[in-house]
Amino acid sequence: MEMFCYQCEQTAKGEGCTRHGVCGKDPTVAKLQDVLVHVTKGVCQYAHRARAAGAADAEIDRFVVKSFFATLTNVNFDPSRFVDLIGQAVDVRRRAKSLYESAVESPEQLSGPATFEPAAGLDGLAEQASQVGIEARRRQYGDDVAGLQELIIYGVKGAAAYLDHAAILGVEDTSAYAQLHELVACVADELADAEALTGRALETGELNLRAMELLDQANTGTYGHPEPTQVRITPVAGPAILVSGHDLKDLAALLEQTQGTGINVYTHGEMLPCNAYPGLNKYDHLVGNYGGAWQNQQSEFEDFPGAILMTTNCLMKPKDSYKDRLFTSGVVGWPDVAHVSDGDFGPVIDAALAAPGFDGDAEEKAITVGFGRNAVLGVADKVIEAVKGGAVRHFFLVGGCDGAKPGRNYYTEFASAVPDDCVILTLACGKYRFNKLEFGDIGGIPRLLDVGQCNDAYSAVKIAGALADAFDCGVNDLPLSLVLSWYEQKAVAILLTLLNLGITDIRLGPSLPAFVTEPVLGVLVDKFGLKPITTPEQDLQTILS
Ligand code: FSO
Ligand code: SF4
Repeated sequence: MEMFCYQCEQTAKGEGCTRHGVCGKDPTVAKLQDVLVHVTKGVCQYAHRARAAGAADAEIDRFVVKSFFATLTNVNFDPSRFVDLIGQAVDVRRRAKSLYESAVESPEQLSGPATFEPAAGLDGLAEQASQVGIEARRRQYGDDVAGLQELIIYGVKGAAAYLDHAAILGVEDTSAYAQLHELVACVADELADAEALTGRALETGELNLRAMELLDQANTGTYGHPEPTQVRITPVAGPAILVSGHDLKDLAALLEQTQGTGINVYTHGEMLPCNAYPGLNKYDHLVGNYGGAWQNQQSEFEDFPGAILMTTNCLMKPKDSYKDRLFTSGVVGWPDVAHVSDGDFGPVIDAALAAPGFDGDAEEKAITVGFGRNAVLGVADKVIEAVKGGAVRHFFLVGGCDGAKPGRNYYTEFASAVPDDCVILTLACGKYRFNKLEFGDIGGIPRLLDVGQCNDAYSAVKIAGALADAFDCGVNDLPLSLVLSWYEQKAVAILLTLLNLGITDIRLGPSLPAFVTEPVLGVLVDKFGLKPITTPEQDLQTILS
């Protein structure tokens, strides 16, 4: 076995990537990520205890979220960046240790990740991964417990991504960092009781809700609340930059720096909802969206006649045809792809000006986005009246990630088959499976409401909560069903959030996580009624009956 990773939905054979990641992650990077996660767990062991004694350090907090974010699926594939991050993690752990030891009179002697010494150099580090990776823990604890520990770590990774985005915009909450450190520390301190771990996994959902709330505050506080907006989805003539990923600040900086250059900026993938923020769409040269979800990027980037910026996941192996006009920022990386680390997008602009650009305007087509919580709750009276009067029978939240594996047509077929008197809320990149279809409206309420990115699941939670308040019932009693698709660890975090909120009968697909073993799944099914998707017809019939 060259490596072992089973953190995402497309894992090989539904069991684990053992020779090379289906995502493109090679064994060296997989092993470096194992070591980085291990040392970062050690940081959390100290940081958690230091905080309990009243001592905290903002640099430690920020490093931990960046480190976890870097190991999310499809974020960073560059071994040199991981060697560097491991070195930083050791320094930060030393700092956390002395913070802890100076905060208490008789410090505990910690073990495990707290004392693990990474080898010098890439080969030595890769060699060590077998001692600290998932396989070692599966041997030690068995599949159920190791899987539950991973479930917590994946939920933490997702929450870390949101906390990082929020921190970039200056919004932080030390109690969220404290909870994150505590959750990681419980895994690092070898919590091995399945029931206790399940409880901790649900707490990870609570952490993630707070993380998404902070991000919502950061995004809407900086760029205003999204408003229903028509977004052009066909190109216009001129030089062009395509921005993919999820980071609003990078897009804002790029828009600022491209003003007056004649370059048109397009969103891609999960950046589509950015077109609805007043603070972003005030730039006339943000001309629209190009392409679809992340897994189509190799052909879409190849065809795009300009520069491309990838601000977060989901990055795929770049083809030579566009590698020299592809740039990464933030925690993203690929060997030999230019990285913008200082917020100066000059090289991206130069590459856009050197590329041919679009030679003419394509026929104009548009879709509507921008139904965040503020916009939807702004017309809550109309929605409630439509439900009470029988014009709207049911709401479906059909959202989550898209992906390359077969089976995701389910979501296109499901959305298409939703009856005309039902409304579909959607979010994240899975919506590209159906967001260009015509759904019409019910008495002025669009039948397809795009709530935003996966990061905006907070908005969906708020909308559901407000509807439940209006109908004086619980969210589970609303005429609302959740039909979700997952791919990577942010989706894991969101699922844990929904379960922690007590939301039942969620349908999940296209396949179930490899790290959730049968017995653990049994608990989730019994307690929450979590179910795998079946066929669109059968699921619709069951829900509506
Ligand atoms: Fe999609 Fe990728 Fe947004 Fe994920 S682009 S799959 S859950 O990273 O983050 O929805
Ligand atoms: Fe495999 Fe997913 Fe891990 Fe990539 S992130 S190595 S595809 S399980």
